[in-house]
Amino acid sequence: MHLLRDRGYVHPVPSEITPRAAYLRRRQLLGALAGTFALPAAQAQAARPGKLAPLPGARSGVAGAVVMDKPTPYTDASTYNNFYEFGTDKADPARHAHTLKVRPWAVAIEGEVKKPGTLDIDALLKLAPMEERIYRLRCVEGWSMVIPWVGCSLAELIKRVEPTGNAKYVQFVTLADPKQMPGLRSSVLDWPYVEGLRMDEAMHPLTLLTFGMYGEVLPNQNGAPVRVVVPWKYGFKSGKSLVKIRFLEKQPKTSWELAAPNEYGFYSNVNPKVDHPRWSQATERRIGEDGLFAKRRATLMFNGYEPQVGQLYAGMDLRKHF
Ligand SMILES: Nc1nc2c(c(=O)[nH]1)N[C@H]1C(S)=C(S)[C@@H](COP(=O)(O)O)O[C@H]1N2
Ligand SMILES: [Mo]
Repeated sequence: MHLLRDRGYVHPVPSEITPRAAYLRRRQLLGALAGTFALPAAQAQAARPGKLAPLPGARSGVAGAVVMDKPTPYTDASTYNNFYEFGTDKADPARHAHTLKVRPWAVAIEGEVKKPGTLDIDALLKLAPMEERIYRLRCVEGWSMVIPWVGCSLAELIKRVEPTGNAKYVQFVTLADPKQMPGLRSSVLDWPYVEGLRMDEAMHPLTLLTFGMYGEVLPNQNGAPVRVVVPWKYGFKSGKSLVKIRFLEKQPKTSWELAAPNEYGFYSNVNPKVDHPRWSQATERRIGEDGLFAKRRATLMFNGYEPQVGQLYAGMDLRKHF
């Protein structure tokens, strides 16, 4: 991904376009012509694609949890993916992730907690009431989507396992099974894919432990059965198909930092003023809007979540802590 520049969005073949997606595209085109938005977010999210098991979420009351941007069509969100364990092409995850076995599934809790152990996915699903959160997702490559996720604040899980006073960071370890994941044959990254957050970032109510999207369980290619979504950071911070969460005293290394430390830092907050060494981060292309009239959009500080998360970084030099 980040080692190559974004090579442009590949449209799904016509047979893959559902009537709903076609409808949304048409509305979008009309919207673009009229200079208005096509559908209010609430309406666009109402219909579920009907491909996977339903997983409804109540509208979230967390500040900033529902952006007004129009959600990306499901077809795009589930066919244009980065999930290197299934290959590096954007279409590879949708093509290959059917081999991922999402049951049985458990998440191990380790490190600086009073209650370490293993949490079964079906127990995790009952951790807290499911909420729907409509978040912008900004990939470091320069594209973005708007996705109605279903989940609960990661803080719910963290409180349950009772971190000790030594827990300053959280590390996320994702599945690495060569029998299920053909991409592990490639050495683009060191497997397993690892990510991390500072404890206050992990505890922030916007950090979502995610089980579904568009009112259904996650498609495998989007990180089933459970992933994290951190909306103010570049997409690669949002690890998919989690198998372990570790509570640590020291800042952990992350996969992309290890692969290219001069290009990817631990924080990776979306920041239009701090460019990637090889390209600008000032603008982005919204996936699903790259038709005739597509314009790049301005990228927002902290992906638009500055009112909610800005204070987490007060006094920090964001060029140094990129
Ligand atoms: N395990 C794992 N998680 C991952 C990745 C990956 O390659 N492996 N890619 C990341 C990147 S670069 C992005 S942009 C998002 C994409 O999430 P989406 O496909 O659900 O939109 O997932 C992130 N999580
Ligand atoms: Mo990304």
